[in-house]
Amino acid sequence: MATATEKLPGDDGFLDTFTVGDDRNAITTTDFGTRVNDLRSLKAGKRGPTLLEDFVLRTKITRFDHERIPERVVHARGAAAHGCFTSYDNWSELTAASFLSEKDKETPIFVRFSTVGGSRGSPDTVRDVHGFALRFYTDEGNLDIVGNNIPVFFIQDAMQFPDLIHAVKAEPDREIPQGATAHDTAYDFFAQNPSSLHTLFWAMSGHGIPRSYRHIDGFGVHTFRMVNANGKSKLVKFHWKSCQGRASFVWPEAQVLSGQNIDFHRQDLWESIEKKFYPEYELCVQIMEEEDMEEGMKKYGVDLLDPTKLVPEDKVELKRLGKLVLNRNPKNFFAETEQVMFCVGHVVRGIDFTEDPLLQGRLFSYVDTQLNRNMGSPNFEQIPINRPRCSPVHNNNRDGAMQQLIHTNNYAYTVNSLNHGRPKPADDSPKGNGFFTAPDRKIRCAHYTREISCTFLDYWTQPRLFYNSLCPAEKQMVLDAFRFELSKVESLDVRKSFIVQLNKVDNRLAKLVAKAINVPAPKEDPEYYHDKTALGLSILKEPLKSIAGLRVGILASVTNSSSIEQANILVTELANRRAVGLVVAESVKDRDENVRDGVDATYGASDAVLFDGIIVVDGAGKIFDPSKRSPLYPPQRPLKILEDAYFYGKPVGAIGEGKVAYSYTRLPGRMTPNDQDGVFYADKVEKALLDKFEGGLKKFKYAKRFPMDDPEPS
Ligand code: HDE
Repeated sequence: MATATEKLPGDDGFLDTFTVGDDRNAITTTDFGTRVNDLRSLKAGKRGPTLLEDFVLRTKITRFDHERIPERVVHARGAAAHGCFTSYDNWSELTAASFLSEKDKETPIFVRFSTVGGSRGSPDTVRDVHGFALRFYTDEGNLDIVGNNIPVFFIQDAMQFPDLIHAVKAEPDREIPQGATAHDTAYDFFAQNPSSLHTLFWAMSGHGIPRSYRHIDGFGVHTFRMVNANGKSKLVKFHWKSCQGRASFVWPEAQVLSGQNIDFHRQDLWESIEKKFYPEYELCVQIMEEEDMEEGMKKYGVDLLDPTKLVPEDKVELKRLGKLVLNRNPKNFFAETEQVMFCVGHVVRGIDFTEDPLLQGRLFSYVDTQLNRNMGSPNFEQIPINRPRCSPVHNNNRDGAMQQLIHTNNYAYTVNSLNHGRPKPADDSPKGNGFFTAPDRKIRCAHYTREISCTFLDYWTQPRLFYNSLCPAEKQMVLDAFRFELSKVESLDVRKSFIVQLNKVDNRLAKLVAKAINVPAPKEDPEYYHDKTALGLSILKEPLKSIAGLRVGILASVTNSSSIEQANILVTELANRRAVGLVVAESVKDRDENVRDGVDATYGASDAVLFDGIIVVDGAGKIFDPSKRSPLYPPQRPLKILEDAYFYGKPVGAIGEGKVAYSYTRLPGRMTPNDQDGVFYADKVEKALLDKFEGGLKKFKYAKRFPMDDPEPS
C-alpha cells in the first residue's frame, strides 16, 4: 500500500479532506460534538424503563434507522475503484476536451462496474449485461461515460425503458427470479420487441458471464460527438479495451459461483488492486464524419442514431486515445460506491451528444433518479465523490435540503447589476473556455411524430452478424443459454413467439431450442439469413494478454511435507509471473515466513470454480483415489475439483507423482498429458512447464472439451 505521502497517479488527495479516522485519541461524541462518557441507555432505575430524555440513545437509533438510501432501480449490484487516465497524445485536432489536450496528461477517475437486473445483494456471476460507468474528474468539470460491456442496447426509445426493466426484473407477485431473465415476462418482452435480440445474443454468449470486471471491455453504446476548438465535430463511438483481454466463465461455473462466492467479481477487483495487479483499459474511439449521420445506412449499413446496432471494427478502426489504470480501492463503500451519482448529462467542453432518442431520454432520467436516491435533495453534486475537482462551483442555484455551502452573493439572479453580473458566463465560443454545442450540429426540419425511423427497423441482421462471428463452442454456449432460459418460461405462447424471432436469426439454433421447449421446429426463413462476420465479437478466438491476478489451485497433501514445499515453490514461481498460486490441502496451515509450508484453503472449502487453472503436485496423487476416505473433507472432493476444472475447460497440470491423479479421473484417456489439450505434466517444477501452463492460462478455455450438439440436428 502506498503511504499517505506517496500518492499514486490520479490521487489528487481531494477525498482525504473528508475522511474521518478514529485514531488513538478519538473520544466518542454525539453528532453535535458533545463527549459521551457512558454508552448505556438512560433508565429510571437499573431495570428500566428507558427514558425518552436519552438524546444519546434516540439519536443513535434514529441514525441507524436512516442508514439506507434507495438502491439503484437498475444496476443496484456493483463495485467500484479509483484510478488515473493518461492521454497518449495531444488530441486537440479531434476535441477541445482538456483531459485529452496533452501527451501524458493525467486525470483522476472513478469507475463503477455492475450487473443490471439483480438487487444490491444479488450474486455477481448471474448472466446479465454489465455496467461500465466511468467518471473523469477533469480540470474543466466532470465527464461521465455511463456505458456497458456490450456495445448495443435492447431498445431504441427511452419510452420503452420502464417496460424493459419491468419485464426483465423478477416477476412482481413473487419476486422471482433474482437477477435473471429466465422467466415469462422477460421473454414476452423480447419476443414482442425484437430490437432486443441483438443485445440478448451478446448476453447469452460469454459476454453475459465474464470472468471478472478486469476481463470485460466497455462501450459508450450511443454515438457521441467530439468537437475541436475550431468548432469542427466528428461522430464517435467510445470503447474501453481491457488490457488484460476478455474472458468468460461457462454457465455451470457461473451458477456454482453464485453459491460458492456471491462476491466473486467484487473480491477479484478489490484483491487485484490490493495486490497491485492494477486493471488497465485503453480508451478508443471509432471516428466518423458528421455527414455519416445521414450517410450511415449507405456506408455502414446502420443508422448511427440507432443504439441497437454496432459499427463493425473492420469498417471503422479503433483509435487509441489513452489508458486508464485502476489503482485504488474506495475507503468506504457507502460514501463512494453507493453515493456516486453518474449522470449522462455530465459533459465537458469538447464532448457533445447526438440525437439518438435513447440517449436523449437518458439525459433526463439520471438526474431524476439521483433526486430520488437522495431523498429529493438536489444537492447530491456536493457529496464528496460527486464534487468536481476543478475550480469552485459558481452559479445561482441555491438552498435545498442538505445545502453544504454558504453562498455570500446576495444577487442570485441573471442578469444582475448589483454584483456586476457575477458570476459571469464563460466564453461560449469554441475558442473560449466554456462548454459549447457543436456549431455544425443541425436539427432537420421535420413534423412532430411518435413514429420510429424506417432506418431503425432491421432487428435481425446484426444478431446474425454477431452469431456468425462466434466460434463453434461459443455458438453452443448461446444455444445452451437459450435452452436454459426458455425452459423456465411457463407460457407456451411466449415460447412460440420467441422461436419465431430466433428463427429469423438462425434456423439451426431455433430448431434445437424449439425441440427442448416443446415448440414445433420452425422452417428456414432465408430472406433474413446472411454469411457476414465481423472482427472483435468473439471472446474465445483471442487469448488473454496477461495472466495477472489469475488464480491457480495447487492441489497438495499435508501428509507429505515435500508436497507442501513444492506447492509453495510453485506459489513463488507463479507470483513471478503475476499469477496467484493458492495451496489447497486437507487442512489449513498458516505461512511461516522462513519455511515453505503454507496452505491457503482446504479441500472441504474449495471448488474448481474458484481457480483459473489447477496443478497437482508431487506427493498428492494418491488422495485422488476415489476409494480413499479422509475425515477432513467430503469423499472424493480432490478428484471432483480436478475433473470439474477439466470439464470447465481450464488448464490442468501435474508434477511428478501428482500425475497419478489423472489415472483416477473418469476420462483417463482424454486427460492424458498433452499440451494441445491443456493437460500439462513435468517431473519437477521447471521453466518449460511454467511457460506452457502460462500459455494455457492465456488460452483460458480449452473449448474442445465442451460437449457439442450435432451440427445437423434431426
Ligand atoms: Fe441506465 N440508468 N438507463 N443505461 N445505466 C441507470 O441511474 C436509464 C442505459 C447504465 O454505476 C439509473 O444512477 C434509462 C443504456 C449504467 O451508478 C437510471 C435508459 C446504458 C448504470 C437509468 C437507460 C445504461 C445505469 C439507475 C434508457 C448503456 C449504472 C441508477 C433511456 C450505455 C450507473 C442510476 C452506476 C443506471 C436510466 C439505458 C448504462 C434509472 C431511462 C443504453 C452503467 O437513471
